[in-house]
Amino acid sequence: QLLLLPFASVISTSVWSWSCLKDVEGGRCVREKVSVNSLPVSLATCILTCDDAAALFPKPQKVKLGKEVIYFDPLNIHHTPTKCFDNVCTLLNEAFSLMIETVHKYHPKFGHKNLDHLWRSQTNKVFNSQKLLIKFEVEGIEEHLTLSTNESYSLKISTTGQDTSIVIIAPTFFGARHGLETLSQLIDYDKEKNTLQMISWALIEDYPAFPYRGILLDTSRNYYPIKALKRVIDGMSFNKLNYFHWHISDSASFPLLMSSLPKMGVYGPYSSEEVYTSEDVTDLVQYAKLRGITIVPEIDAPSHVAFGWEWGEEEGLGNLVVCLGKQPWDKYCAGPPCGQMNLANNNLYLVLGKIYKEVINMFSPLELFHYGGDEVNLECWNSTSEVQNWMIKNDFGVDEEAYLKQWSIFQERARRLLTDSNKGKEIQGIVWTSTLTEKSEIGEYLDRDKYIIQIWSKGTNPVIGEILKKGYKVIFSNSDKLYLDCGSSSWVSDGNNWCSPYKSWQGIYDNDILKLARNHTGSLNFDKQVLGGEATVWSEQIDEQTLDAKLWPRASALSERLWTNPQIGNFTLAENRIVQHRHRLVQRGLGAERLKPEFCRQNEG
Ligand code: CP6
Repeated sequence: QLLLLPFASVISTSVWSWSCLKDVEGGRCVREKVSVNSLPVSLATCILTCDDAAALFPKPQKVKLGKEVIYFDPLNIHHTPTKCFDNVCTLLNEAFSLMIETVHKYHPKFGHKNLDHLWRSQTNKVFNSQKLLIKFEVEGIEEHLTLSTNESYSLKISTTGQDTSIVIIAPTFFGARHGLETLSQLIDYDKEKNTLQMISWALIEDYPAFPYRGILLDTSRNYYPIKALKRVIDGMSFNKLNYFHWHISDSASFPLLMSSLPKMGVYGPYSSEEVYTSEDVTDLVQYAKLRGITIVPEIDAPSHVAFGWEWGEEEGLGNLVVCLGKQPWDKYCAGPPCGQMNLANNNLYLVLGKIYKEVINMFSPLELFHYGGDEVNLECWNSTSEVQNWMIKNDFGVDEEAYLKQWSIFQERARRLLTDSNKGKEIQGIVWTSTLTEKSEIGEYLDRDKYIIQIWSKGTNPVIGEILKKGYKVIFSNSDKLYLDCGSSSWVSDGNNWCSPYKSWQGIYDNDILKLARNHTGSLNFDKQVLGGEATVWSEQIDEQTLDAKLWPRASALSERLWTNPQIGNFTLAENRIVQHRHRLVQRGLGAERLKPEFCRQNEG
């Protein structure tokens, strides 16, 4: 059998044993190169074959890889969906095209108007004879990713002579898409042969440790064009991250256009260009879905609202927001410009209901909605005569307890508005940790079944244990590790830099969220309430220009924590792979940050 192997396979089955990309020791990179014969092998081949998990990121749960590569022509991949139903077949086809587009990007001349011609004309045919056949088996018909979607998949690659077969089996489209992502990471460009290469044999069984693996982007403090949002979604899909938390609005601007609230679109955006239309949103929802991602919109309330809401009086609805732009800001809000919803104005709920209806339509089908609920400033309400008089008139009193009570009533009204806007069907809500979640007793302030709590407190805060013990499901965005915007100089004139220092990828990687939950509760019983984690890009000091470098590859470190949840809380085992993965992200067009000098990545020779 072996003797009958064609020439191309003989080349590809040369036995290589590489040990490269070792850590820095004593200030030097330790680099070894062991080869059975003396033919040179490119760095790209080494990256695929030197590590037992190649440069796969996040690392699959179970992975066995061959040490040989086959060379192939990207035009010679054939796709046969062996088993799929309805729209899932269409989704698979589209995801497959995206994968091919992604591996095309490895070619240095990507963007050349006829890349196909380049592959054909410049490629040594000897290496190109390998024929690839890809098959899918997807039983499920799910078209929308939710927290209960089964994202597992298996990927098998086997090579017999000049035929290489790739089989992806998954219960859902979303699992199969992850399989395609993994496949694309077993492929790299070989410069010398000017062709693509792929590991010739692989057996992978994979599934995520946590169902919620998110990124937050704030489009209020600075506006991001849709193409920047798409880059975030691209990057997420390369890392098997699955929830894009869109912090749409805040006190600085309200960039979402809504036909039922035209004044919001006049006052809210920074300019008439810096807006999101409902077409932008529906297109983005579809774009994300094809990449295995669900969008979670956040309309922050009742705090973090100001500009965009100043039209209430002129429309005869009264003041919708109080403390608008009030100074000194640090007395009335967490960050300028100040503003908070006017609890004394019943028309507020009219407007909120319209916003929710628009959001539900644009983001359909809406699975998770983020109410915000962070950083409410009671001093703002208490220092506003309209709100204070209303509190007194209604015999609520004006102490902290009274304001908390009114805030919780506001929150429940918001939830009912959202439900009503959704034809009575409850939508799962999320709120940030706040005074309200701290003080919450089940059934009194926030019902544990109706609200997921997103923790932005530090990982050391005992409130984490209290929230879990009260029975809430949680998402970890502990600000001591997962705040990607941190580290820049202060943006307020008092020089206060809230979230300094810059968070390292190692710290993000080792942020073991189950360990946090267990340490704070002293028990394993709360593991199931931990839905996952999310890295945040608050955007006071970030815009499109530096977004990529702030996000990648640090959000990749989070992706491995949430997908693989490595048992050993030790980043050093991921070091080589993340360094290579960063280069992959760059190859694919993201401006990901460097982690090490090239010296540490390359082999001698
Ligand atoms: N905006 C909103 C913010 C922050 C939060 N909510 C924030 C707070 C502290 C730091 C960074 C960001 N900018 N709406 C808190 C959830 Cl250090």
